[in-house]
Amino acid sequence: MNCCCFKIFFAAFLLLNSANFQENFSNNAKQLLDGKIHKELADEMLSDDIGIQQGNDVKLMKPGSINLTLTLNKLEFEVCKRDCIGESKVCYESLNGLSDTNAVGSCSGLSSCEFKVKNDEEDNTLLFGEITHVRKSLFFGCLTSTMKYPLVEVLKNLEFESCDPKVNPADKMIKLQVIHLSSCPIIVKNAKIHVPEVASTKPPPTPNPIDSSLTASFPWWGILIIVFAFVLAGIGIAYCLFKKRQASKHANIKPTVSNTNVATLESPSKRKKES
Ligand SMILES: *[C@@H]1O[C@H](CO)[C@@H](O)[C@H](O)[C@H]1NC(C)=O
Ligand SMILES: CC(=O)N[C@H]1CO[C@H](CO)[C@@H](O)[C@@H]1O
Repeated sequence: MNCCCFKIFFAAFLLLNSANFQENFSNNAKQLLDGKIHKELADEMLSDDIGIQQGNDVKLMKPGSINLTLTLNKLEFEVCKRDCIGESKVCYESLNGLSDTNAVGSCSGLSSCEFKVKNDEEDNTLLFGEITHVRKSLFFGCLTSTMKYPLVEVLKNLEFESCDPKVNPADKMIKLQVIHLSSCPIIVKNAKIHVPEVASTKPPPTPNPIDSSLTASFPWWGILIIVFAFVLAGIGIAYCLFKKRQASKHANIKPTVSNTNVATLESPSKRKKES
């Protein structure tokens, strides 16, 4: 009888298992976890993005082109002296200043001007462009510079040549090319990663990928299988209980039943044993 109970439960278990519910559940759990970790911890390391959003700003992550929306209509780069131990270069599309070869720098051919910053270990400065050395002892934390033609004042009386950024007046978008990022992070202040217009006219994105995958992984036949498995398990339990009660009836009642009753029910062989 015990063996039979096991068989029934095992069949129910197999049914559930064959439907991949466990696998899908763990997949969903993994997705959930991945999403969380991605957001909270490993954004910078795992991301394939050229830039990532950090509050109101965008941190440039790796070489490539990226479109940004400049919320305040100005292109402002931030460099922090503690983080900048290498050298970085960014080209930004420009309007005025393209004739200034110093401002254009190595961005020639891209209709862009260059923002270049380098840690100069020897004289303990940050070098902006080719000639503008800013002594690190002159400032705390970070420096911001707003690109404009013909000069940017990065600190009082310290200027470098730059251009007016070409910001699309309709959507405040600017195109950047990150040329080089080597241990000198650059943050674009008051910027958002530009979302192309076409994306918003497409069918609206699924509100929550985790929710939709959860519902998608439970088709109607899946529910049917669960119900069937439960019914099977229920029948199994009922059957086992019934068998058990019958067994205990036989075991308990036999000795106390009156002889006359037993005589009519019992087989001849058993009667022989009792007598
Ligand atoms: C930036 O926007 C232009 C359209 O103005 C588009 O052609 C280009 O692919 C975009 N670049 C990126 C990296 O999104
Ligand atoms: C039973 C069930 O919903 N199985 C699904 C598990 O997930 C895969 C894809 O990840 C689906 O193809 C199965 O239909």
